[in-house]
Amino acid sequence: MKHKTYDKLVKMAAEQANYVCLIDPDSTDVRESVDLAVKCEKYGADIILVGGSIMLHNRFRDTLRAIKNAVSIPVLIFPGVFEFVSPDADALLLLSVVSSRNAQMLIGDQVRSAPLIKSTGVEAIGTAYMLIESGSLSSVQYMSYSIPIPREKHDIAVAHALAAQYLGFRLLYMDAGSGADYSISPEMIKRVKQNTELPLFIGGGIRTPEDAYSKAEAGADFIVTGTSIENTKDHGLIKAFADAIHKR
Ligand code: 1GP
Repeated sequence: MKHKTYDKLVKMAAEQANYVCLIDPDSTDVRESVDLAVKCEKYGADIILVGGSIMLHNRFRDTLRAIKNAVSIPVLIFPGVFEFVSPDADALLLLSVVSSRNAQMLIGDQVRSAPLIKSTGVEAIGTAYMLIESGSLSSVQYMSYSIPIPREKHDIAVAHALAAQYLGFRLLYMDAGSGADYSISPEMIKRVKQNTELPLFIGGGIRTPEDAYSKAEAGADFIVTGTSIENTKDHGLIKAFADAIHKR
């Protein structure tokens, strides 16, 4: 099994807190997505994630390939839909929604993706995805028919993260969902980080560099922003996020 990109992520997590830009191929056309990815790399992003929770336009593969050809930082697939599989990425985060009790989200979609992953040869990284309550119904909550973990219930989050670690998942991704009212609290991040050893992605509703810094300080290894940079495409904001995260 391939693990080159995973090893790189582990190394990156050991060295610093990292800034991850999420690009949703549905939000803009291929050219704009590539321009944004190039800008993200230029102004300090460490990783580009490509994906989203639904596929409205059939341009995922074109967008991914064009981004991969345009940047030199790692490009990872963030598959909201099981068909989001392609060889044109450094790796694919094979997400299992461990906070859910919906078998389709826990193992069903992964079974549908697995033969595609094998035939494309893309590196797959088993990722425990934990959805955290965010103040309103998020797309991912709706699409995955799952109840998020209550935002104040840190013990429940820790228990899920530990179970994921013992089950052999290799990454944790805690998400409040795209455009969340409330991002995940530093207290919850701290508790999960203190009790587990897996590299930790945090995303959902992070709108300011100060908020991003608070996640890094609490122990997040990879801090993801999607909506805020997609909305403004402002290189100043991208740089401010990267600088805040890297200052930990
Ligand atoms: C969503 O974690 C990502 O899955 C990013 O969320 O779009 O709110 O930044 P935002």
